[in-house]
Amino acid sequence: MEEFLKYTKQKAVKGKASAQDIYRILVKECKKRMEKTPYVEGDKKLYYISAEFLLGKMLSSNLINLGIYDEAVAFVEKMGYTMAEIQDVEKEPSLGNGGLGRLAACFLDSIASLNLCGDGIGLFYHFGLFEQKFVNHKQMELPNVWIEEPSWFTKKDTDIQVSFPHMTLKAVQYDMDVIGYHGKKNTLHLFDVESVDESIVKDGISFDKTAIDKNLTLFLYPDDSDDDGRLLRIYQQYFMVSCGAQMILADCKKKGYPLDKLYEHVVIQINDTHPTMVILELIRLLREEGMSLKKACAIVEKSCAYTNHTILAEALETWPMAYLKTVVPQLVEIIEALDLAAAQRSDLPSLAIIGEDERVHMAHIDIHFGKSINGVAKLHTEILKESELHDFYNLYPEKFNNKTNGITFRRWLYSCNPQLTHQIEKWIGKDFYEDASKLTELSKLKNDEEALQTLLDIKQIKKQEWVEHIYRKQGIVINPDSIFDTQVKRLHEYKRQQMNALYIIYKYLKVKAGEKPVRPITFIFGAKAAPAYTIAKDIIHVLLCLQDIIANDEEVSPYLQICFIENYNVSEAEKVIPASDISEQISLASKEASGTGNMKFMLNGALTLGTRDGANVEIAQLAGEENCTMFGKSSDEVIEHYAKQDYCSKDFYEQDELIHTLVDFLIGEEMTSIGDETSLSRFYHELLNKDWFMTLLDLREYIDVKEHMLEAYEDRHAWSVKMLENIAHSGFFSSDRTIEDYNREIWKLS
Ligand code: NBY
Repeated sequence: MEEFLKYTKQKAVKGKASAQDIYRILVKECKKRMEKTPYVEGDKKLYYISAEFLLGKMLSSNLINLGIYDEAVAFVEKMGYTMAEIQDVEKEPSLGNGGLGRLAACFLDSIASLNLCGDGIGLFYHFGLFEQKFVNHKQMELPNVWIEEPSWFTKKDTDIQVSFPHMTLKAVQYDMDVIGYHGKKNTLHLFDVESVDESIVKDGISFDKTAIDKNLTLFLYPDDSDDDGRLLRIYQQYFMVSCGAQMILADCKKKGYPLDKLYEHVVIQINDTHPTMVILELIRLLREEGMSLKKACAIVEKSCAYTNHTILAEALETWPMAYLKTVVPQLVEIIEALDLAAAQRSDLPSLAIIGEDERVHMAHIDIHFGKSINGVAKLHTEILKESELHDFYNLYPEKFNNKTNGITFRRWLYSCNPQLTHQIEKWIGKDFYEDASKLTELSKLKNDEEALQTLLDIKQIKKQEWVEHIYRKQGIVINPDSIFDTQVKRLHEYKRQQMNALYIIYKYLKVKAGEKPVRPITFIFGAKAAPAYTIAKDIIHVLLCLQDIIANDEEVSPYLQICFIENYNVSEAEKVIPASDISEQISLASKEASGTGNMKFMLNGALTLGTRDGANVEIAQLAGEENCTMFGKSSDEVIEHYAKQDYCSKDFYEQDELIHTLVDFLIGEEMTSIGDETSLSRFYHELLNKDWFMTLLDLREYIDVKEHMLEAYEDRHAWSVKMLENIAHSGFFSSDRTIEDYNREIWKLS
């Protein structure tokens, strides 16, 4: 790489160039090459439309895909730095919340890498999802300032405008090149409003929710606990889909495709219900082109496909007709027409577009007026077909299909765990870079003592790296010889971080009673709670209080530690996942659609401690039940409890002395002396009187199996075999496989 070499010669003296300088040189070099990279071309194009693209830092990923990672590492090291130090300079775009957004980013990488013609469409949020700070054992929210120079995004000329009743907003378009692995490129298009005004944000993340022209692209998922917040979300959604639909139709016209053959040249994948209005907007625009309503509907139905990511009732969007009349009156006539058309296909009220409560069911629009609906793991799709969307399945069996999620190995193995990657290459050669299913060849090493020891050694290196990182970042000293037991994901009751908290209380009381674990344990958490989700914030409070209580207890702290990672994001995930021994995937069965963190841990040799939920089921099948620890009530049993409404947490509390003790600890002396009594007692009462996600149902079994797992860790040989088998069977979870499935069955791009 002559550019690097020139620089090395000029400023060869170590210390002269700052990490910032090196970062800029690398970005410049990448962008130069990216510019020269040709676009993937095709007669048909996919548009992946999503409210979130949780990209993570892009430098390493781009270097890998451009095929210059190793050269860049050599250059960086010659300049006296590590790649991690250089990558640290970049700010992580804060354009997503969790799994759904990260999935979109992994998909963009795989789409380009498979040489498929497909772009992303979304919004350019100035402060993204909030930045999380911990103050007095509580989550505080700040604007997440991520936009910086040099940027991977380029401002593009556009004359797109979006009209609302009392204003027309001019769009600004930011494009980012998405480079395929040793391949061509696609584009991520993010739209902004020209009149956005960052200065209206005051104390934390507050702003005038009615100043739509100024606030529309400030935050991802602004607080929707009041009417103004909900209206703002509709403004955001419509702005996104209108920009997208206008761009798609303009692309088609430019290429000379007739709009009545749209579906032969365009396929739009709708990521959850947030972009559902794209269906309505496309119909509206086609009618403006002179097409009849009936024809426009038929064409759009053949062009759109919908992915469902949840069965939680509260997350399936329904908007009051009155809100839509206020924000998007131009769509109301179309909604009413679709409602009538849907009623002609089925008279079941449960399938209506406009419900009896005058709310518009967004998912119902997608299912009636899209060609495909997919779940994101086998179990999830079965639950959609058999219970949640059963009536729809009866009406449109051919539309339903499964696409088990995946992750890009280029980020979640090659980039975040180069040590393991290089070792794998030594063991089985280079083929796995292009074809992840080749990882199964690792199984041949299961009797190779030296190889197994190497696997343990690499894990230890990653633990040491993380210990150093978290000390620099948060000033916490972690014992690298402890077991790293990690639960990192959005904070939600269904994910049951609170069950893990109750286990930690159990362990704490044991140590206090003189029963010390053979080896110290570090419980690692990372999670953001939605700002208006009170109980989720209470759970963070419980964990932060426990962290402090244990750290300040001389009897207990040598054996137990909690580390709550502040502002958990993609970059933190890339560091902690390769370092972890145990992967906590303990959602209430039937509630986690798939999970994708579970796959990242598996790929990096952590063993799953999980319920039979989402993709955990497929992980256990592939890795082998003996290489995972599965527990808890099945999804069928859980669904039955909901149907019969017969789960009563108080019964568990009253009938089980241990559970009684653990739950009482939440409002005991230790906790209330450092915590907020209102928050602690609110959570305590929630657990006793409601516990909607059945924490206490699985708690006993969770404690038992976790104890066994910690004991099993001591047989280092047996544990390393399990690690190996997990890595060897993780190939199925490459997002390259997922995208091949989407393309074969839904998109059909050449
Ligand atoms: O999508 C997640 C699922 O929980 C997870 O199981 C799955 O693996 C992943 C990818 O398919 N869903 C998710 O991340 N959802 C959200 O982040 C989300 C955000 C906002 C709203 C709803 C869901 N909302 O209603 O505003």
